[in-house]
Amino acid sequence: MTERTLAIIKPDAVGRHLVGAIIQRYEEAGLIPLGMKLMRLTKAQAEGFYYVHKQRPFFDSLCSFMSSGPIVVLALAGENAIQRHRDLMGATDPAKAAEGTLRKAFGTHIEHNAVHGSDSPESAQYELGYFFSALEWPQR
Ligand code: IDP
Ligand code: MG
Repeated sequence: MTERTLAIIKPDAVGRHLVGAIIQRYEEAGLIPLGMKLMRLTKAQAEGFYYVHKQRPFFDSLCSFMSSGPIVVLALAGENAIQRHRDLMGATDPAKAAEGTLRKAFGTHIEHNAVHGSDSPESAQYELGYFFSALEWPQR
């Protein structure tokens, strides 16, 4: 089934000039950008995005990090895109991520792990709607 999922290239990866390399990996995996923007979140906007984690001990640090510099947000489309994107990203902690994954290649720390990806159809719907309006989808 063709799905859409939300990807974020996080401030650590944008700051290390890895945007092009990461988008190349999405395209090579058949995860095709339907929407894309470079932006910087306020801390409140990061808190809204990550509201499901608000009770977690790392929530404040995570939201400070996610608002510390520019990010690139992408809507990616492809067959079984949500799970295939999670597989491409690898484990949350780059030290535990498998060889060949984005977090293994580009992450440096469990928080500074280069990329975000929706983890379910429900989160993809919330996260895509957080960043993109229906009017922004190209016809393709
Ligand atoms: P995920 O990004 O692999 O789905 P989540 O558990 O949803 O992982 O956590 C969201 C983000 O919070 C992670 O990508 C990472 O940046 C950060 N994070 C997760 N666990 C920790 C932790 O134990 N310490 C610090 N940051 C964490
Ligand atoms: Mg998650």
